[in-house]
Amino acid sequence: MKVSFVSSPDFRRHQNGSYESGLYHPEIPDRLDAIENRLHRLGLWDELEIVEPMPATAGQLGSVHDLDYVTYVERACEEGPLSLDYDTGVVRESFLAATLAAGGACQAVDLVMSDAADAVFCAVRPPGHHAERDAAMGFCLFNNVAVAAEHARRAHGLERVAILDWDVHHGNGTQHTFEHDPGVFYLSIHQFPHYPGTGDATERGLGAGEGATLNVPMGAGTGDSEWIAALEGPMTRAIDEFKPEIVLLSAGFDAHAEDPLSSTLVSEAGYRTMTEIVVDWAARHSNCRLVSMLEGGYNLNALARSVETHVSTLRRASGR
Ligand code: Q9C
Ligand code: ZN
Repeated sequence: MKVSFVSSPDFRRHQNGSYESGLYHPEIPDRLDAIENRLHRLGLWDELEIVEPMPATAGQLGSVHDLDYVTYVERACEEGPLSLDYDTGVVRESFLAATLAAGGACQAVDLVMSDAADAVFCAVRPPGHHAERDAAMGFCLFNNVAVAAEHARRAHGLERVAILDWDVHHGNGTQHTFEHDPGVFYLSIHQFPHYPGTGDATERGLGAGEGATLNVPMGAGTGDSEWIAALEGPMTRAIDEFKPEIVLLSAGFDAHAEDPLSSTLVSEAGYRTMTEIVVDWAARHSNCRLVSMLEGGYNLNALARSVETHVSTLRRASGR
């Protein structure tokens, strides 16, 4: 498949505060260097179309967030270093990075909609899936995948958007954005119970959105076989019924066995198979349109190996 890769040096300029406390924060600029250095070293970088992101517009951000919240984040960054949440900090450059992350996700949608690419991986930070309409949370400022989903509908007229979230944490912000909405199917597999506490299997959507949320909670100690079975079984059945016109992926790699923030045991081989399953969904329903964006993943080595596996699997996939 033709694979594009959204990358920017400006994503490195976001930091979760000043480090004055001396505490180690896991969501660091080195994450992107680890990923991209590995792709260069293995020669994969040259097989990808590298895309420089543009910032999301106020209209794009405002489709998911209160504009007062967007302004609040902008001011906080100007005055930073500041903390917006127990574990989410900003510095002056964070607003640029966060708007580029959401904007890059929208461009990725444009690329797959125009057939300029089949799949796009967005190597962004800050991550997005914990961000709520009016609150930063869990290292996230703007909900990149939610903004991309709204962009797919508003700019391209799509009526059925699927978001698979395989980050080890439940995407509370994404679920809450769309839980009343039958046009965006949110599917999440995550360690449970775990941060942020949401994502019980009983949460299945509300009102007109009932049935358009699917949570598959996984216990500590689960790994490749359980995670693959969840994707192959209940999640594939739900996707085959919903028939998305585009598949968006909140691709965190923090369910990896070596990740410091989880107790699950997924391996690179697991991420390979999970990627193949999602490619198959996109091939069978969505004309191969797949947009994947980085969420978590905090062991630099495991993250780099996992993203390499994910991107090389996208590249090698034939689609259909
Ligand atoms: N306050 C992502 O992977 N840990 N975010 C909280 C108790 C927060 C992870 C610990 C973990 C957030 C994008
Ligand atoms: Zn996570």
